[in-house]
Amino acid sequence: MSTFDPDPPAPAVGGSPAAQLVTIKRFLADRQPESATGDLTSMLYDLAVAGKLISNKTRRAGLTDMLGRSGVTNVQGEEQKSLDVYADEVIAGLLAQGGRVSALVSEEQPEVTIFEGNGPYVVTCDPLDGSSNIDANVSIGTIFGVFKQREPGSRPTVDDWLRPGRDLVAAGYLLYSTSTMLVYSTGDGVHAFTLDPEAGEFLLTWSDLEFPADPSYYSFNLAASRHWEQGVERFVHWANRDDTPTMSQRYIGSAVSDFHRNLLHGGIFAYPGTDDEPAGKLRLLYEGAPLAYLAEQAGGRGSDGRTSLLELQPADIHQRTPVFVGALELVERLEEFVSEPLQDA
Ligand code: P6P
Repeated sequence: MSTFDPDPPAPAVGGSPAAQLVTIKRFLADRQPESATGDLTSMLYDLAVAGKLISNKTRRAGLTDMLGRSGVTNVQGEEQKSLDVYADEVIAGLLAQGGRVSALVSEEQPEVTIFEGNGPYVVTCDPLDGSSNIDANVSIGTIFGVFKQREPGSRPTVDDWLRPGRDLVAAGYLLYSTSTMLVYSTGDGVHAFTLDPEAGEFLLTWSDLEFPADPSYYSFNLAASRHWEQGVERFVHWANRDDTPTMSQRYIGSAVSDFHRNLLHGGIFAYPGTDDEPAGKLRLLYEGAPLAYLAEQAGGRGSDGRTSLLELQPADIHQRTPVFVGALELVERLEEFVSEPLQDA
């Protein structure tokens, strides 16, 4: 069965090589509103630097692992760190030094980290999502969300981070793959940058990305389908019907990679709840909500199957949620199937 797999969008910048050199620093500065203090821009740039450092480490993970397997300690006398821990430390360290962030919610930390200096922003992040794929050299990512403190300059409270995604002022991800990309939005569209490893710069690749009209993929782990609620299974059956637009089933097992491919080519990524884990596996604050924010900025939607992920009020920083995120018409179609009355098996 041939599947429609459109070329990715044309690069945002064309023409002469000089026109290609739009660094993220220049793009952030050009796009920030006149009234901006520059704090958000500066903090996003800190996350870009973290991405460069994590990219460098992930690119060498296999080599380091080999050293680790021989029991050799590296030249600095350091014990081989797991990449999850490394990514978490790099992000926390850069945000702490940057002075724009007052609190950090990280998948790798049981509690919120409060920074001195009371910067005006709160960050939620999954420092390295999909790290179980590293030994198979499968792409992985960092996901982040950004809230503005309710009372900037004051000591942050739980009300500054335990809040719905609708309050996000920015979100994005880094994708460590054949190339390293940074994709973010501050509410004025979704923009993608590619790291030039020689220059050490993130250069603009696409600005104002939107889900294509004709979706090409649905990303569901079909091996778990017998544990899903009926509506989700009905969606997958619909996706396979002859009278449904042709789509391929692609599931990488790395949410950032699945989301990114579906953003460029059109599609939906899902991690449904199951009968023994109704809330599913992914976390709301630092996976579901940031991806849903980006999806909405790109003309799509993120849902738990019934409600926008951006409307959900988390009760706990590590709260899980079912996630269906991607092209609007696919997510809405999924919600329709989920809302239908149960049918006898
Ligand atoms: P499963 C990676 O561990 C992750 O959190 C997501 O990136 C990915 O989509 C999902 O889990 C894969 O989980 O159960 O299909 O292996």
